[in-house]
Formats: sequence, C-alpha cells, structure tokens
Amino acid sequence: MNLLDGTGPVMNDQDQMLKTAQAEFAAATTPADLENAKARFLGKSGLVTELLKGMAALPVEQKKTRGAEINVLKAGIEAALTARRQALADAELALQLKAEALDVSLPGRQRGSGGLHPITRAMARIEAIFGSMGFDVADGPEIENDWFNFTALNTPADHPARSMHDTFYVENGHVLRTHTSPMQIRYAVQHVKRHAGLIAAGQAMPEIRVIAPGRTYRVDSDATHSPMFHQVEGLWVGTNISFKDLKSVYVNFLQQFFETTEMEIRFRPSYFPFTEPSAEIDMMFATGPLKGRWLEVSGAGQVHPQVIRNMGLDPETYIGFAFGSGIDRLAMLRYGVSDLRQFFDGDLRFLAQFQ
Ligand code: 2NM
Repeated sequence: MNLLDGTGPVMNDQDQMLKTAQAEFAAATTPADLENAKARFLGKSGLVTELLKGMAALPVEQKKTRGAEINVLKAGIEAALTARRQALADAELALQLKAEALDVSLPGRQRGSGGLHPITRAMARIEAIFGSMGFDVADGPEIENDWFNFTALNTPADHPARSMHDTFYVENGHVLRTHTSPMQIRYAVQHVKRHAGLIAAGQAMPEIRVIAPGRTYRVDSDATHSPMFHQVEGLWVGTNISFKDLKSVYVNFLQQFFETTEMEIRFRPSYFPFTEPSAEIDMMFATGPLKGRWLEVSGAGQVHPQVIRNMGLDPETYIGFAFGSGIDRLAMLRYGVSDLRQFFDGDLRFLAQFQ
C-alpha cells in the first residue's frame, strides 16, 4: 500500500499526523520523553497548534470543517497521549511492585518462648513443698541493718562474719543481707505483734511456720561461691516443737525435692550462733550419678533462747527449729549442673535446657 501513489486508501494529513504522534508516543519510554513528544504536537509551537494558526488564512466557509477536522485530530492525539501516560505509569508501578515484592510464604523471625530460670524453678518447687507442710513464704529487704542481720541472730560483736572480708557493707552500717534469717526475725516479730492479745492473756499464739527464700550476699567468688547466691531459711516455732519435727520436715522436703526416697540422710553436730544445739544435714543418694557421696545440704538447729527472746517470745514457753539451705546448690544437684557460675552467666545455650 502506498499512501502517495493513490493505490491504497488515501490518508489525509490529519490521519498521518495522528499516526506519527502515536508512533512517537509509543517510542517514548519515560514520562519525560513522552512530555517532550506531547510538546511537539500540542505545545505552543507544536504541529497541531500550527494547524490551528493556519486556519486564519482560510476563507470563512472552510473554517468550520477545517476546525472540526483539527479538533478530531487533537482529540485523537490527546487520547493517544493519555493511553501512553497510563501505560508508562502501569509499567513503572509493575517495576516497583516487583522490586518491593515480599515473599509472604517465608517463615517469620522467631521470638523464642522464654522461660523460668532454673533457680526460679527450684525456688518454686521449694515453696510448693514447704507450702504443702503448712509453711508460709516470707519476702523482705536485701539491704539489712546490723540488728536484723547479726545482733538479733545472736551473732557476737567480734564474729568473723561481721568483718568486711565476708560481708558487703553499704551506707550507714547497713549490709547486703548475708542470709535470709533476718527475714525470719522480721516475720516472727510481726507474728508476735499480731497475736499480742493472746500472748498477754497467757494463751499460746498460733505456731510460726515460715520459709524465707531469696537473694543473699557474701564476699566470696569462685567455682562454688558466687557473691550473690540464694538461700532458703525455714523456721517453726511453737510450744512443743522438737528436733524430730525438724527431721521429719527436712527429710520430707529432700524426698519431694529430689523425687526419690532412695537416699540416706544424716544430722552431724555443728555450731551456729543462732541455734543450740546445731547440726549439718547431709544426704547421700542410693542411686543415680551422685550415688554414694555424702553431700552437705543444710545447716539447722534448735533456735537459740536468745533468738527466741529477740523475736519477742519467752524461751521458757516457746521453742522451735530453724534451718538454712543453699538453693543454688540444691538446684545444681537436682539439675546436674557442675559449675555454679553457669546460673549467673546468662548463656541461653545453658538456660534453654531447663525449659
Ligand atoms: C542456718 C542454720 C541454722 C536459722 C536460724 C534462724 C532464726 F531466724 F530462727 F534464727 N533462721 N535460720 C538457721 C539455723 C540458719 O543456716 C545455715
């Protein structure tokens, strides 16, 4: 087909110009190219504008048809421009979507499930076991004064535990508690106050039966000692509490804590300022990896009469026992941990094993 030799359908100037515009718009691959192409046709000195200007020279009777032709052309070019603009915008959006594509089928980042520290778990077991034997759980200050940490517990003024080599002193003679026994005194004093009426009337108060678990502090640091460690102290005071109660309570505790009765337990004479007589409690497993070795698990004893007095009670009427055990060591034995420091390193590879 030839547009010029008359063999094909005749293409007028407007059709030709529309084709050219469509081709130029199609060739534009960026919005800037497209706007330049638009200017060549529709701009101030663009081809369509020139056609419109050319109308001025036409006789009046031709102006109407010519104007209509040019308007058709102009509408065609504008339609082509709009279509191309949309096509470029669509392509641009498609590219952007591709670049920013998210694979929603990828697994998310795992948060991990967290869990209780083995010491916390051991403490919870201890509280549950003593709770089952009627013991209350008491919690109190880790910064103590001299009275509650030492004097009320019958610790003499020259006792080595009071030295700065063994105890962390803070301001005004306060210390980081070296055991949780000060909490026993606080608890006993409150208990006695609450039942002051009964006691004044010469009647027996309800028994004191409490454990005090928590953080304690001593100047000591090696594979088996941490400057911060955990203790649980127990106290049972009444009018007729004896060593055999201590023995039954503690034996029951060990059997429940280690979930076995396959063990021997012995009480060895010892000394503490706050108990008289005093004992060390040792245990030996009859089975398992620790079988056959005596393990020290607690100190204990009959509460010293002076300590009973410091609780606000008459030692001629009230008597009881107390014990103090290291929770970290109990947890090490229970969970098979060989180095105490692993509890406090914060290494998740270690901690995650307890979940
Ligand atoms: C121990 C050993 C023996 C003990 C004494 C008291 C209190 F408050 F009654 F005096 N609480 N804990 C005690 C007794 C602690 O730890 C090795």
